[in-house]
Amino acid sequence: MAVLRNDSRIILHLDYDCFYASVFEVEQPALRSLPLAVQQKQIVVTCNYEARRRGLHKLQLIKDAKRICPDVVIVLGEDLTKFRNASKELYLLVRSLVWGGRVEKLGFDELFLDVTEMIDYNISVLNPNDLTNSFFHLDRKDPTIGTAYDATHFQGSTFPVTEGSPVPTDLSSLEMRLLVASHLQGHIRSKLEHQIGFTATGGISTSKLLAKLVGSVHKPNGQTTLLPPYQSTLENESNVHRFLDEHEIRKIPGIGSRMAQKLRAHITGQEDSDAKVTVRDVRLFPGMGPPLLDKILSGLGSAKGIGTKMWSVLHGVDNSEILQGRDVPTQISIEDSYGRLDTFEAVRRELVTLSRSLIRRMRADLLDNETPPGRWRAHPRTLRLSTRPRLPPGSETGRTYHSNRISRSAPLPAFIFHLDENMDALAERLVQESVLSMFRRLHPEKSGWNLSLLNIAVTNIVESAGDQKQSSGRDIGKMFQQQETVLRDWTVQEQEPEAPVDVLPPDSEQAESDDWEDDEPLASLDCTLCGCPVPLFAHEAHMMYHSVPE
Ligand code: TTP
Ligand code: MG
Repeated sequence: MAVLRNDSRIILHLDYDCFYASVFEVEQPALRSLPLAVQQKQIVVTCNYEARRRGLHKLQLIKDAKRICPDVVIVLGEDLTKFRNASKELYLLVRSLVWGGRVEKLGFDELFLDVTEMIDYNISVLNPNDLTNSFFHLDRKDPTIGTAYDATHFQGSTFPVTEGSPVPTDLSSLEMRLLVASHLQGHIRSKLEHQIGFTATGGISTSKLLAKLVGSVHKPNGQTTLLPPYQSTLENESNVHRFLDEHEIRKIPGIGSRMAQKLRAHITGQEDSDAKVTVRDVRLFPGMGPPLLDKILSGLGSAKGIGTKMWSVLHGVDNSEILQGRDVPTQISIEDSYGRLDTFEAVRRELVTLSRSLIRRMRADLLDNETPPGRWRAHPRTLRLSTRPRLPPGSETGRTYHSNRISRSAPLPAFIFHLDENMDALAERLVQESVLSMFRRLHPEKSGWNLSLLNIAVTNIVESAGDQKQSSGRDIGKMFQQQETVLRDWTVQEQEPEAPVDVLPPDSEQAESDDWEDDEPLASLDCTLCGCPVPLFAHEAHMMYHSVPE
């Protein structure tokens, strides 16, 4: 069955290198030459490349990092403010360069750019007789704004690697458009580096899926273009297949470990096979196609059209749009985790603390930056309280570990927007008048529970009249529309059976990770959002990373 890929767009992907560590390096350039690790609770959430050269890696226990590299410099990264600010500054710079602001933010440190219009314009003004001295126009109205480039070469690396390949004679060919795009990507990366101080790794192709995957080929501080042909012919296999086919299926965004396991079992004929199964193995397996994929993947949930979606992904087809960022987050969420929280008074105290942080964040993120008294740019409509009851010892399996949150939602009381009241008083009132009754509905028993986490969030944020309405760029679930569906449909949402719950998007702000001390097995569990295998002890930190508002 043929799957149609729309190759008319040009999409760039950017991933900042060791992002949190770079934020510290930009503040203190002397750190650049030292092994630097960023700590959240007991975990290295990221480290710079000097530290990686010495054997450190992301999501490692601090104690292991110190053992492996005793002179590692450790900085605390629990307060996300500086990362959020840096991320916003970088995003705004990129958005100012891309026509129509067609930039989608994914978490703190990834961007997708739809630069189709810019490339088509710049192709139309190329002088075929003097490609070496081309000029990339960054502004259609002012022909002096832009940058000189040599349109006879790709900037950066390509897949497959080519040496001195002749410039395409057809200037409107996909190859030429990608070549011009590689220079735009180079220009944007150089701006990020020289204007703000961050290096990034880039991918250039025709979809988010392909741009992201090909971008990871030359990391850090590199960029890679996926060269045509993108369609196979009788004589030539497409480069999309050549590139994608070699990937282990688990490496493809959207293919989680349970799907990968089912596919592996079918291809090898063995349950629990850990053999390396590639995209090619699945794609070319006898009888393979959407109906067989539907059959293989059935039983994991009730996903509609999963076979067709998987078939598309295996062919590198991702026609999802770039979702432009909104200027306000879709939700604001604050949480903390606890070793032991089992008295009502302790819960009340923590709820007041969390509510205070929530109100502070609302004021920081949702108020106009103008001088006081300010104006609310957006109003959340819903208040949500979530808890995670600690299960009795022995009953906690790896998979329930992160997903047994329960929650209650209620309308957000209007007094929270009063700017003339101080935040402490507002927090007390919020807890007294709203949060405690939600808590009692979640935990009707007076005692006997023991909570490992509390989370308070405002959701359903509506921008005030007059503000620009755009779709959310922050929602990780929109990463790749097809794959979002894949992910969501296969996400295991295990809840307490009797819980009157909403299904929760994982989110956090003040995530702690003390659970690693509870003799948890040091296994990994796939993140239900991005599919990355994350060690159990690092799940809280990982979810914190997904909780990032713009
Ligand atoms: P990544 O892009 O995964 O990592 P990175 O930018 O540090 O390194 P790389 O050069 O490999 O791209 O994540 C971006 C930031 O998010 C990272 O700097 C730290 C943070 N983070 C967490 O807080 N928890 C996590 O589980 C992960 C994966 C990242
Ligand atoms: Mg990164």
